[in-house]
Amino acid sequence: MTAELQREVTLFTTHDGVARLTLNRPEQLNAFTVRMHAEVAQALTEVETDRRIRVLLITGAGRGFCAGQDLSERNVESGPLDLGANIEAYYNPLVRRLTALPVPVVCAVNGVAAGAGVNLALACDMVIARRSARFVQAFSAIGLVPDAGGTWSLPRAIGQARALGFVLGGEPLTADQAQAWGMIWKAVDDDQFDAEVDRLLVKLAAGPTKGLAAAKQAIRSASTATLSQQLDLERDLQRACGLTDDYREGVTAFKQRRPARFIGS
Ligand code: T3D
Repeated sequence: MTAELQREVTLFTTHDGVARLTLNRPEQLNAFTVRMHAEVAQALTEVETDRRIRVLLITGAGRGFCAGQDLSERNVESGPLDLGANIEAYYNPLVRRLTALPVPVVCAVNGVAAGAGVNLALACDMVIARRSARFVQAFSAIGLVPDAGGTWSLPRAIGQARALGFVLGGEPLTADQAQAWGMIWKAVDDDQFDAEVDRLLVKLAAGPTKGLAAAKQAIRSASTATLSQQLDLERDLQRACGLTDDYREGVTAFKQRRPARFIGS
């Protein structure tokens, strides 16, 4: 079944277990507006509640992925702005919800990512980028601190020295460099990009969804847990995974020497 929502600044479709969310303000390189946050939030609600969805893709329309906050919404001429209120209302819930989704989230970085656009990508589970894409921690150019979880995810992904150089220097990072540093999963040749993303989505949508969600939860918790806490978490998650239909199917398929047919439960 295909359900398509034509929205104002995003596209959202679901088909064969794959939900595709496209940021769709190509003229502004898909910069975030209040409207875009609302539409993204609505899409996340669908992913959270529709059990047929087994993987979420986030990508951008046109030549950019996302240029972060739309600066035309910031009327700095009229006096001081409370940006913290905006972070609290929009970016923090976005990152919290994305990282907690019970399905894998793939981010296909189709072009330049800047500011919160980079950090949105880093909040996803697997980031795959066009080789021509670039990443810019644009905050230093306008006197801001990285947000949308960037100060948390960057040093963990690439180390403190690189995170500081990337953020304070403000220079763009190529997709190849981002892959070499472990900031993203993979850089892919531009002409292979769409096919590679589709292959990944098909594979994840046919995967043991609860097991994948448990693995994501465990890996995400690791950087703030002790080994002992992590061992306990693995025990609890493995107990839950061991009760799933997909575990039974996986073992049965292995014994019968055939591909597993996972149903996501
Ligand atoms: O405010 C809060 O709530 C706090 C939260 C902040 C989160 C943040 O993300 S702050 C950081 C905001 N983002 C930026 O500062 C990035 C600004 N953009 C750029 O640095 C560059 O545009 C890029 C490096 C992303 C791409 O450069 P380039 O040369 O490929 O494209 P361009 O020509 O600069 O941009 C193309 C168009 O997109 C252009 O519009 P025009 O002139 O064709 O009508 C440009 O104005 C527009 N655009 C790009 N980024 C933004 C934007 N419009 C509004 N807001 C943007 N962030």
